[in-house]
Amino acid sequence: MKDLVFDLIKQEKVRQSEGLELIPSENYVSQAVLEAMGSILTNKYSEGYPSFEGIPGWEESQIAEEILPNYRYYGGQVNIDRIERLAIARACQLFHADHANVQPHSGANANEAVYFAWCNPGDKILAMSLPAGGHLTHGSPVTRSAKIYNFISYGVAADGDIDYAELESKALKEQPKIILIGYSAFMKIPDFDRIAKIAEKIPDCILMADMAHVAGLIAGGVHPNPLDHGFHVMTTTTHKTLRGPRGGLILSKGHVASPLKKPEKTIANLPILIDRAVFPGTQGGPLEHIVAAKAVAFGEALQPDFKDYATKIVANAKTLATELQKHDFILQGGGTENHLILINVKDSFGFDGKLYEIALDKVGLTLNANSLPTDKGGAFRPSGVRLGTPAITTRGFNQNDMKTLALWMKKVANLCKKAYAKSPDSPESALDNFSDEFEAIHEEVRTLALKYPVPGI
Ligand code: DSN
Repeated sequence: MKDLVFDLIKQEKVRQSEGLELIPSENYVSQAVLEAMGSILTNKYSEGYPSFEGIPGWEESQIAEEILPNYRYYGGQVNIDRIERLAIARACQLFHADHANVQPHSGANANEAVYFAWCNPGDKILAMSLPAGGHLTHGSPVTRSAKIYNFISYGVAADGDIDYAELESKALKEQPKIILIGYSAFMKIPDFDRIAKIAEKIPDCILMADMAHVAGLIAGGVHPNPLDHGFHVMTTTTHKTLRGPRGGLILSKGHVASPLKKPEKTIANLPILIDRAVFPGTQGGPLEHIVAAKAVAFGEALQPDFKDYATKIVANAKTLATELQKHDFILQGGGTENHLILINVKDSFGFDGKLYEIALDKVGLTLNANSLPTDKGGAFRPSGVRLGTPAITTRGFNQNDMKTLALWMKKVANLCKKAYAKSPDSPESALDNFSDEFEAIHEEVRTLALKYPVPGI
């Protein structure tokens, strides 16, 4: 008997094909990545790590052929070791790292492991605040790490860029153990050199970049790589612009050696400290089907056409931003330098971001309501929406299509305005008065979307 789940997966395939994914942290993976994720590697336990001993330069062919000693706690690792070594070697090549830990189950786990590797309870970590565009795992009081470590936050200036003066003065005053640059709603390119200079003045402070959103842009060479600019550690998810399976990754500079030896806390030892912090520090068995899919995705990102993809993501985002501005949308930071756009819906049209998110869903355009740095609306009724171009660029959408997209978004904004004027207390239900208008736009979205198939469907 077929499980009901498969019917629901079928329905999700229709939703993904007929609609457009504009959430900037989402993407469509390749058939090859899907196949690795759905493989029999899920059957295997493999706590511990493969060894790199005896592999000069970590050449791929040698990694794939040789059976080496390992640091595993279960037998039967002959293939798993070679797959994980490939994932590690490709990640290091892609991001110019000395070491990669490919086992974190998510970006949150990756961040937690780095804090655990370098800090003691109560140590200070300086990171961007959540309202300014930072991430939940960078010290939001509701998280476990915020109860263990002492997070201090910096924000953004009026122009939407990092408030470097605030960052510097807080860093010098608080002497944090980690300065963390990372975000999930920030449209500028950080000045990594400037931040590295600040950190030089603070003893035992490491520089950590959470590049989950822009990792694919870094891999594609259209965004600076913090590891090339004095940063010691970079964490990322593997499923956003990087277009791999859902998961996490930690990259670092430093000396690579057996994770079995208990290392001293030095910057050179970061790779070993991180390995021990992931396993056994914060995780058990790695998901080797996901590790395999990461290896496949890193292999894809190493191909020359990935540079083209990354270039197009940014070009599409910039064009979309310009087109939206032509239609009276006010954008946080005045536009974008990456893949991400944050619209100030409240100031643009008078209603909030949640109403706009709900209305756009009705026409098959998926994005998320998002707080603005100065927001008073709270997490459930924020004033903005966040969107981005990684997924639609994967499908092949071009700069011309961005004009069409901006026009649909303006039409939906106009309908929201009418619904809000009709019923300011419950504008969501007033949207139902315009079902025909929504369906007409939805039909246009569906027609264009179906011209650009979703990989793997
Ligand atoms: N949830 C991710 C995002 O959408 O940015 C971050 O973890």
